[in-house]
Amino acid sequence: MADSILTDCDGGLLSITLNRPDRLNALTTPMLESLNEILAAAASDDQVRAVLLTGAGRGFCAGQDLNDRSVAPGADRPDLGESLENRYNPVVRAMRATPKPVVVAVNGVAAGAGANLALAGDLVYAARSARFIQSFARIGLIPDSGGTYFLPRLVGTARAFGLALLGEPLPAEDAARWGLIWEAVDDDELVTVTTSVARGLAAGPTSGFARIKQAMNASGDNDLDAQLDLERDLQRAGGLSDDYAEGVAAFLAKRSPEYKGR
Ligand code: T3D
Repeated sequence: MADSILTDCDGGLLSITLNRPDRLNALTTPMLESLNEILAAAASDDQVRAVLLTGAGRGFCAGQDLNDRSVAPGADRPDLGESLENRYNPVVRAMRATPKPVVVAVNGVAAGAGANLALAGDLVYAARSARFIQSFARIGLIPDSGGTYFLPRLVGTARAFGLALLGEPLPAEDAARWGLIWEAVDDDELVTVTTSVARGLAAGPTSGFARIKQAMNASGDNDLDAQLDLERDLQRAGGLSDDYAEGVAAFLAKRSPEYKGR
């Protein structure tokens, strides 16, 4: 199963590729366990300064592998709560909490949990031919992997309901227009664009990016006063960082900054 997730770390950029193209990268228990291990290791590895997540083949990810959810009549039914608690939710939490920017390159269809794992990224690009499908309702489930959290916040309640109840494909360009993702790009540009962006982030002020994530993550639950207090505290830390000193020095010297990530 090791091959069902590919990783490559180069120049501070950890690339993760979901790799079951014949199943549109539908997720199995070993894949999710492996993804959790990779994300946990990346979070504490100073050599990793940005993460790029994509899929192999024509799909990004078709969500849970439904072959593993087939039950004979009368047999015990699967405990999906256990699956979310131990495998899906930790992936979403890890993507949101990791102190490194996570770029997602949605190379093709993203359905079910596959769609919502994509939305857990910080900067989501999609190939113009890709589509996002909240396919859960079609099989009697709710949008999981953060779907009921991210969707209303990203596109508003009306559109979130439409996506969740109807389960219809949302083309990448509409996803970008709605604010579900950052940008739709031509299919043959996706790898070049996302690799370039992710490499740029990997060379950036990593601890500053971590503070941006922390502030953005907190804003959904904070009132203005709490958020202003948090900004004060995070900016205080930023002002003490080596990268801030380097950024200011580089600006004044009219040269490119050389960030160390701390
Ligand atoms: O632990 C838990 O169970 C809880 C968590 C639940 C979270 C979830 O993700 S539940 C939702 C699971 N996902 C889906 O319901 C999506 C199912 N897939 C589809 O609806 C369609 O495949 C797509 C719309 C994504 C793509 O359609 P299309 O026509 O482009 O491709 P296809 O022909 O349907 O799929 C290609 C192959 O991949 C096909 O196999 P075959 O016929 O060539 O042998 C298909 O069966 C397989 N495949 C696609 N999705 C899955 C899958 N196999 C297993 N599980 C899948 N989810």
